Amino acid sequence: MGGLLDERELMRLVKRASEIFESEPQVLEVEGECIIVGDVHGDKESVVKALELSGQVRTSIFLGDYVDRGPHQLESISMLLSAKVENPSKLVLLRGNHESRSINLYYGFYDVVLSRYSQALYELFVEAFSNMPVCTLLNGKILCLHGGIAEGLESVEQLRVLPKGDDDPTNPIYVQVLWNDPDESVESFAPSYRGPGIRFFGASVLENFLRKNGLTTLVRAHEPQPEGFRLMFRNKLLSLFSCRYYGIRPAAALLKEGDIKILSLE
Ligand SMILES: [Mn+2]
Repeated sequence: MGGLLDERELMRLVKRASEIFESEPQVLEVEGECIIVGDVHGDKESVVKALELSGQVRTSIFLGDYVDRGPHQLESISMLLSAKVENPSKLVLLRGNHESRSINLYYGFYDVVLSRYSQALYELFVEAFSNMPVCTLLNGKILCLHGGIAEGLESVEQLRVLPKGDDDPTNPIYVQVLWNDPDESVESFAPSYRGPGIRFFGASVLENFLRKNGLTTLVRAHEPQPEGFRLMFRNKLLSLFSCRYYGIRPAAALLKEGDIKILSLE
């Protein structure tokens, strides 16, 4: 995609995408082989490369944080929403912690939208983001979400009933799913530097959650990794990051027949 859409076209695109997100359940169930992509934060090159790779698989799953920070936020989110509207079942766009009004008002996206378009368009983005699903269950075995396991989260069923449509999630489980980070030096939960109500989760939390829900693996994003990915907790957790503007090598993962293969987005 070359230039940006005009405001009317972009408004129509964001509204249509929002309707699709609204119709999707909080836990989207996906089968077959897929590509999973971490935070892109306005990295247009990563979005283009990931969408090219997605031609080879049944589904592509993006783990959130499309906007804020990077240089091509509008281009990135427009490409992703266009691909979503074109083929809704092929592309999963999960919500990240930056798809919240109180965050993207301050970390870049609001200013980018207002500098080129209008408050009215920004409001449509806020609404679309509030309707994005929170996680994907892949082949019934692999859970994909932005941040991590929440304190108080025991079952996937609790994720299915998280409320949609809030500009800023307030449900404490929802907040932590978008914000928490794994830490191998923590046994259960520990407070996070990220702010009140946010936690680090450790091995026992991850293992109990996976076991109780019949899952093998958690795939999440949210933290820059030097090689674009990190396997933790004896390969039960894969952390992905896909934005080159953090001085990292952006990566994605190909999940095929139970194997995880790391793909470079450089
Ligand atoms: Mn994040």
